[in-house]
Amino acid sequence: MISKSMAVSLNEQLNREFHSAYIYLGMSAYASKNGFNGCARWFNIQYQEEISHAMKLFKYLEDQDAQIVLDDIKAPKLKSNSIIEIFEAALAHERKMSGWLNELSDEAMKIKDHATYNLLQWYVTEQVEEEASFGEIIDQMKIVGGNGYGLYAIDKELGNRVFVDSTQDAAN
Ligand code: OFO
Repeated sequence: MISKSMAVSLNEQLNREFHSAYIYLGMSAYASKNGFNGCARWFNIQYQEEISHAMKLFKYLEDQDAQIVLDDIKAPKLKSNSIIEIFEAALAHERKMSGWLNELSDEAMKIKDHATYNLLQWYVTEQVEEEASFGEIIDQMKIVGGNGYGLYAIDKELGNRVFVDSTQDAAN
């Protein structure tokens, strides 16, 4: 069983993961509306990933017999005017998520909650991959600049993404 305060913090993270899912669903809608069908698919898969991240936390809280609080999910706010700005906003969001996960790890370590600390390391590692994949796409988009054919090729490539539930790996 985990402490009440740790459970509160994990519930906050649970909400953030659902909020992330919602953000990416909004980005998927933006991409689709603007003719980037590959990006739309890519973001839709990112949405599914975030749901799996939320459900991994949900299951952990259940296993720890902790109180699960399903809070309101804030509506995503998209201020971007181009597809690259969408990916840049996504990267900025992931960096914020990494910061929160590091803070949660610190909290678990401080109270010697090894099980929660261990769980959080999975998320911390996952964040490195998430930041890297957003960063790579932004780099590619910068290389092609405003070249329509280049953007078309990137969009086509991103449309090949398939959902792999990384929370279900044997090691997890
Ligand atoms: Fe759950 O990793 Fe992105 O936000």
